[in-house]
Amino acid sequence: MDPFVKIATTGAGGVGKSTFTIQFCYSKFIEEYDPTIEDSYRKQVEIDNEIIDIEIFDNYYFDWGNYFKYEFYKRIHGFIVVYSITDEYSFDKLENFLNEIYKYREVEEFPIIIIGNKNDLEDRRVIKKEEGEEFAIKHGCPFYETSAKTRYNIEETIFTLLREIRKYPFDLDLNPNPNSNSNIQIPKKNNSNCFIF
Ligand SMILES: Nc1nc2c(ncn2[C@@H]2O[C@H](COP(=O)(O)OP(=O)(O)OP(=O)(O)O)[C@@H](O)[C@H]2O)c(=O)[nH]1
Ligand SMILES: [Mg+2]
Repeated sequence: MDPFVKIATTGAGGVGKSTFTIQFCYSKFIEEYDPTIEDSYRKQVEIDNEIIDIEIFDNYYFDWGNYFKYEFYKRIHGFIVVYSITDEYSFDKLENFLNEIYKYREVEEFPIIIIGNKNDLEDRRVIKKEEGEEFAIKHGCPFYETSAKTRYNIEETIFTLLREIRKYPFDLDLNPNPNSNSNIQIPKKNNSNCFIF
């Protein structure tokens, strides 16, 4: 079976994680707010002349205990960390979400992209673009402002993250715990220990 590249969204509630994912996968904007328990979506994309199957996990680990969070995080190849430019709290919490990734992945660097979503709501903006950029530079992550409504920078976000994932020397756990209740499949490694798209 072809490997899936596994991407997870994270960030505060209501910032647009699901709307972003649905806009990317189905090119539609969902107006209603329906808090996510856990969802996953699949989409095939072509990038740099390669076909890649992506699986996006939206709020998947939200309510899981430590053990399952750890099991889940170590199978993910890249994270989209989201705040809303209209929500100061979501920006203030970014660091917590990043730290959680580093903690559960047990690494100090990882393919992560930070996005300031809802960029179409300029009149409600409370976080300047420069603040988002500064935060991302400080943490060594690429950054985009996006709109899950207008589709602004949605594909750019995913494609940039995929390129970050391709650069990362994955040392994946190829023997997942058989008792784990996670159905996440494990991608192949090539001989140089890199993940193959
Ligand atoms: N105008 C505008 N509204 C957005 C955008 N993204 C999301 N929304 C709206 O914001 C609300 C929350 O979006 P969700 O995608 O459900 O937020 P979430 O981050 O998945 O929230 P949780 O699942 O609770 O963590 C919905 O009403 C969306 O329509 C955007 O880019 N622009
Ligand atoms: Mg959601």
